[in-house]
Amino acid sequence: MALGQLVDGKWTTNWTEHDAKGEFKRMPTLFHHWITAQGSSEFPAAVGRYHLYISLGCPWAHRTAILWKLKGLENIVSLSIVDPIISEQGWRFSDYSGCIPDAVNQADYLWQIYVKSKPDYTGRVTVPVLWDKQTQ
Ligand SMILES: N[C@@H](CCC(=O)N[C@@H](CS)C(=O)NCC(=O)O)C(=O)O
Repeated sequence: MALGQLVDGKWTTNWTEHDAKGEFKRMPTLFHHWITAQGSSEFPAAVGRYHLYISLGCPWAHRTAILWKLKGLENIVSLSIVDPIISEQGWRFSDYSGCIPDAVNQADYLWQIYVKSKPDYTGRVTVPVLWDKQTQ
């Protein structure tokens, strides 16, 4: 199965990250911001404002789950867990054991929340995602 990505907000499996020599070149990700203490950034720390999307099979994402638990953020940052098997349309919400559906955006696929945030988004759709419920 081919992995896919978004191109101008449309899901496609017709892409490659290989250069002319066949070397894998990871695209830089677009959404990089910080949550900081009240008032010192556009994303202030706030109870209930943020939602974390993870896959338990992803080494990047599951580290955020460990931190979420160790820091006692369960009642501060809400959580969704995608199906562990990536689909033709990327990460998917399902009723697979241990998954948590998307109660914030009611998405079926993670790419839908990328498009909700940026309708013409081009790039990979990866976990983890930290979603700001206030500004999307
Ligand atoms: N968000 C990370 C990337 C994390 C990542 O690559 N996650 C993988 C799972 S381990 C993923 O979601 N891959 C889906 C894809 O690349 O289509 C970054 O900013 O560099």
